[in-house]
Amino acid sequence: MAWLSAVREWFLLREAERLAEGCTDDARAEVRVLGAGIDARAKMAREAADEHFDAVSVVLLAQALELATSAVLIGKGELACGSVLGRAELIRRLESGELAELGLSESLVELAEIVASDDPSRVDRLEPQRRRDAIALLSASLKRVRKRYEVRTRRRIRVLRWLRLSGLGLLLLAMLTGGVVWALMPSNVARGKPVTASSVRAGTPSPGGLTDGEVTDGYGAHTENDGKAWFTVDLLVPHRIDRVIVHHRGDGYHSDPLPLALELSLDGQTFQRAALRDGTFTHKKPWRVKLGGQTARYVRLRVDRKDPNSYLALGEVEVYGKPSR
Ligand SMILES: [Ca+2]
Repeated sequence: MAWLSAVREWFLLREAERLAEGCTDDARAEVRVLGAGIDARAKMAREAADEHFDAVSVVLLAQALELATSAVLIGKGELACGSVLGRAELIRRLESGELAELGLSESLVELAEIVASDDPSRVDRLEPQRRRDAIALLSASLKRVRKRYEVRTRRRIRVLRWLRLSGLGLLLLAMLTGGVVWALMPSNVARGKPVTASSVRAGTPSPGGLTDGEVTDGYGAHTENDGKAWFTVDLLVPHRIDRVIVHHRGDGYHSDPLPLALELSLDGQTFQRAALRDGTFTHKKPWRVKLGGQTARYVRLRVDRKDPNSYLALGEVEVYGKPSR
């Protein structure tokens, strides 16, 4: 798979090192000069094509390809520093198959003759589609040839390889650590668990609305004015509880159930108070209670005042913890 090879090369830089290995310092300096010219022409060719100056783009790309082919040959010591392959020579080598290792298309020969014509308007007089085809062919060829010369030293390539591999290692480590942390993070164990209530006001949702995972502008559960209002979430097995988040109803009346007690139990009969809330909270600014790993199966919210008309209506209760062993 081509993309896999490209990724492998990006990290390992084997081909880059091989190219740099066979290059003298003088040749590298020369290739670097040519490389800057190639980059500039390729960039300007893209801009010219964007502006629909296709003929200009073709000429620039053809020049860049000449320079790139020269850079490859200089890097390999097959062309003297300071020389550039002339167009006639480039066409001859393309035709004779001497540049076969660059994997260039044979269509380039025909195109090179057009570009190398003595008539500078030759490219301008091509059909628009022909010019676009020429841009595509030259761009693909240039991309291929640019991979065949190297302007970096071996030392620089090795440092780059080390940096890239280290970065990859750190990324994998971070992902692994993140995955472990995520796996160890307590989840909302109240979600979908059964809820009982001191009473259910007629026409209101069943108490299960308290653990359905939804915090709405209404309420999840609502008791009658029974004077002893409570909701109990049954976690089914004892849990080490890290924290509890209580979202109030979303439609106001936030002071009605205060003070509100949060109580824990292992057997559903005997409850211990874990926290008491006097101040108002809302559905958007919920009551957050840290429990530090206290063990319980039942989590109860109870209106803690003597009032024959008291009732309880809440939006959602979240309990974060892990089953205790
Ligand atoms: Ca809810």
